[in-house]
Amino acid sequence: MSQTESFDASPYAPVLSTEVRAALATDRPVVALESTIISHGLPRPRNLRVAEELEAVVRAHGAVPATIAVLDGRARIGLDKAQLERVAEDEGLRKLGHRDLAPALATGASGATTVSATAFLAARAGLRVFATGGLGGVHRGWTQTQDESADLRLLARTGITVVCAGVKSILDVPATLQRLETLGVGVLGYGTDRFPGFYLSSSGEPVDWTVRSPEEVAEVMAAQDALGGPAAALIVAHPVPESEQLDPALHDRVLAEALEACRKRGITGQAVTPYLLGHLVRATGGASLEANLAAVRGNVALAARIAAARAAAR
Ligand code: PSU
Ligand code: MN
Repeated sequence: MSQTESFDASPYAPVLSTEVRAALATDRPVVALESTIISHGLPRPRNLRVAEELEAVVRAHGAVPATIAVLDGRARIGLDKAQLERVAEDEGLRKLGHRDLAPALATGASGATTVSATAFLAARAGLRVFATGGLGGVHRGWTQTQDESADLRLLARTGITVVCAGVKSILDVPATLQRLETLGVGVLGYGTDRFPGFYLSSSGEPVDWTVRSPEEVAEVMAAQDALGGPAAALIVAHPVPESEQLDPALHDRVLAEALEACRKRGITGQAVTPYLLGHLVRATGGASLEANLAAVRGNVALAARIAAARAAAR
């Protein structure tokens, strides 16, 4: 697995692990995983165990995991053990959105990829299914800060199916759903007619389409392909089970405190999301972390089942 090959000649071309490359060549299911959640979204040292666990969950469901990151100026799709450890342990790793990829490659930098950078690299390598926790979106106070995650625009032009527990509840959820509609990104509720609330099973917002099995998701993907037209992502919004969600009253209280603390400290740009997530972990005594992990685990398992259903149908 440590042996890797580039899929084209440019020194800036993404490098696929041998295992991912072999799986793609034989139409076996592969699931893309992002690395920012590991490096910037979860506390050390737990994050390494989570990264390994998520890959194991993908394998347990019959698919090959492809964690994506940029290391020493090479975009890597599928990491070996040492590379995954580096993503979890290296405190100097940058957070790379899609727009940061070219400067990172050209300067030999290392960084974890967000949803936007991961989805871009995954789709370019021919991967079709991607799992994460919660997407970025429109932040509260957008009218002042104009802070909208690059995740949304990138997903609007990338043909990839993203399994997530909705968008992070630190965001303005109705505004984010409106943006997704404007941008033409499809949203399916998985086993629910409510858009999930990341730490919470429901955000209270409705979704227009409900699916109930991985096969149904694979059918929607097949219909999307048959229709053609401009590439756009399909969001599979998969709620954390109610038994594992964060207590909604606690959620609302600590979120208000976190947003206030973020504003007072003048935190902006890429630092906002990691700050808010970290604040919530501390303020809930780790309960938000458990809900976040439960959501991600469920998403990763579902993504593997969707990738398998798609491979079986083809
Ligand atoms: N999901 C999680 N934890 C995270 C993220 C997603 O459960 O840390 C990351 C993703 O990488 C996402 C990023 O793309 O947060 C959004 O950051 P921003 O709001 O700065 O675009
Ligand atoms: Mn932002």
